[in-house]
Amino acid sequence: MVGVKLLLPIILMSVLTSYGQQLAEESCTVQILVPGLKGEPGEKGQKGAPGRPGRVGPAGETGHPGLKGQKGIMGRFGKVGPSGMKGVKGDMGDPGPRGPSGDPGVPCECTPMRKLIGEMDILVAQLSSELKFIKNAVAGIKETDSKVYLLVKEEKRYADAELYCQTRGGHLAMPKDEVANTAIAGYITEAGLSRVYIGIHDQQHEGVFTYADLSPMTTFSKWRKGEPNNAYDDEDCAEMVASGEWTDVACSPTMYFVCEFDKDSV
Ligand SMILES: [Ca+2]
Ligand SMILES: [Ca+2]
Repeated sequence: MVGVKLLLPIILMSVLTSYGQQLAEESCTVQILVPGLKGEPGEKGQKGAPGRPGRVGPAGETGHPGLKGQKGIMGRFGKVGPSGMKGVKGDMGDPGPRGPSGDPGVPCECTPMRKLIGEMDILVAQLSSELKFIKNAVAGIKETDSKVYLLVKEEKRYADAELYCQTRGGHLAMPKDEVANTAIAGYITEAGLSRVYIGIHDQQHEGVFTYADLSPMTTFSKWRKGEPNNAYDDEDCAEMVASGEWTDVACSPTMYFVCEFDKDSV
């Protein structure tokens, strides 16, 4: 058989060659091409190079939800917020504990204070007395053309009564005429009194009466009958009774009295 296979192509080649020559001789004639017989399959070739990448495929289906993750760590603290509204005042708290004792104090210099208080007491007493004096004056004052008389309803000894009147710029009443004497007597009767001290005495010389300001007695006098008698050898001052008459009496008893003041000095 191998011999047949080798001989066949040679035979064909020779046939074709002869046939070709014949065609060349007959080139101007009609050419008719006839396919040859199918040859034997060739040997298997070598493996070719890799092909080009394929086209992008369609989108895949939506996947299933994953498992819930674990809780994360705590975040940082936020910024401080704005101040709130002022609150309502709270209730009063309980009293605190007692504090420690203080240092010893400085000794009080009380003497000046006591002196000052004493002076103030005196001043208050003087003012009270002045007020009483003014009240009496307002109640109704007796006067003449030149004098003002005032009944003082405070029981005092002669010397204290005269001092009281002098302190206010006057003397115990010194009646030097009937008009003055009547004015003074009016106090006694109106006040329902029986007697008052007036400014007449004989303390300098027994039996020689003068007025409280030591001015001498002149023509006017109003001694009650039988007076002055210096009874018990102890009557150096004088009182006026309701009738307006005078009597010498002791200076130590206390009784109301009448002061007089010059109108010029009031
Ligand atoms: Ca006398
Ligand atoms: Ca007498």
